[in-house]
Amino acid sequence: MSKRTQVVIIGSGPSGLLLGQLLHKAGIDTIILEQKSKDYVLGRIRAGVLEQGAVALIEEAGAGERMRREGLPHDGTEICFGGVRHRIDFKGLTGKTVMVYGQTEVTHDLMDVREACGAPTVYEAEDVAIHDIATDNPRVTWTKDGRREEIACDFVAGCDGFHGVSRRTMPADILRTFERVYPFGWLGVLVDKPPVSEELIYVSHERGFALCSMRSHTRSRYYVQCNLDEKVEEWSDDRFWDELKSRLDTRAAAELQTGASIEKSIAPLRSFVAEPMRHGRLFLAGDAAHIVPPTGAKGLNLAASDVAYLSQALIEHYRNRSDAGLDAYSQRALARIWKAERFSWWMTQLLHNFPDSSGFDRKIQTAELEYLFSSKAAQTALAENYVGLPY
Ligand code: FAS
Ligand code: PHB
Repeated sequence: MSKRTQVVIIGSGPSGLLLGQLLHKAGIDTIILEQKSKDYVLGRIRAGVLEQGAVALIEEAGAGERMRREGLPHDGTEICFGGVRHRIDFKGLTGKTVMVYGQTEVTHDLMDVREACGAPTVYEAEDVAIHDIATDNPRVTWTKDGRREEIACDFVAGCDGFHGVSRRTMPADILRTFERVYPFGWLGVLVDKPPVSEELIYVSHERGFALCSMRSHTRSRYYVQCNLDEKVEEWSDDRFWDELKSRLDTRAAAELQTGASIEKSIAPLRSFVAEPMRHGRLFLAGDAAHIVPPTGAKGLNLAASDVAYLSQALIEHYRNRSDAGLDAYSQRALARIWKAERFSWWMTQLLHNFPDSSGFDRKIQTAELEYLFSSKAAQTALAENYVGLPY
């Protein structure tokens, strides 16, 4: 194993893999250190909707061929309230669309192109630790098959998600965090049945939020809002389908094709931002720096814009010997992150049942939805955030 590289990337999720490919294409050497196995990473069911900016980056990384073939372009979405579905016309209102293509597939495609170009990834790298980030000679250590390894580098990209080691390496007196934890979770089910509708359906219902999504014309993804203390074992498939149907409009409930779940999990919802996203030679990207509730389908897409900014800055450092991009990275990324945090928080407030909400809160929620359905300006505001604000 080489004892030196230019950029060490921690984490083989979408952030790390996308950054690795964009740097590789610019001739910059990287190594990715991933704590889990490749199969474990590919086994996680996560995001489903890509903004055009993320699609363009995946194409630029040379991993867009299957996405172009199998991805589903969507011109709009529906919001169901009071048993009535209202369509938000992304294309008509913004001229833009989104691409429905699962994060698992994005990850798989990026892993394939990385392996094809021979760039190194160490899976099951244990005890990754980052050293000397405040100097010009950072290094990273880890354990693999019981052996301690070390590599020197110019920069470390912390792409290791919310529970990773990178954010924890930032000096506590420098790091500021902002957080809101929501009093409910999402119970998600993956099923090999055709989707109930051509487009996604976001549901606001007195029993709780629900979402009808998909991965292809034959594989669907459904969610229902659930209490934080619920266990996935308490939810049989039948109980899940009955609960979902009780929240859908009459037509969707009648047309829903149910079946045996091939994945079932509960995800907590939180809004979280860590500032700054850089200290010395360490740069945070993706979930390592921020989390959004999935209501606005922003998580994966924010990881993409972080990686766009960071890859441009690193390429500028090596190609033009300029650190202007690196010095501006945190502020530039945070400007877009906070707008997506706002939108994701707003969509979550709009569509979920909050256990402690007052009668006034529920009246405001109803007024917000009725205003949305009656105002082209309000629908345009939702649409321009959902398809993705400019990079
Ligand atoms: P990831 O968390 O994807 O990847 C980080 C990688 O780093 C992981 O492979 C991890 O194993 C590795 N790692 C962690 N610690 C390490 C260490 N110490 N050493 C080495 N490696 C380490 N977003 C949406 O847009 N829509 C959704 O529906 C949606 N659903 C989600 C459901 C769940 C349960 C979760 C947790 C997230 C969901 N997200 C969703 C957000 C999700 O898609 C993230 O935004 C996306 O995975 C971000 O990618 P990364 O930044 O690469 O982080
Ligand atoms: C998904 O398909 O998993 C999905 C889609 C849109 C969201 C959240 C999740 O807002």
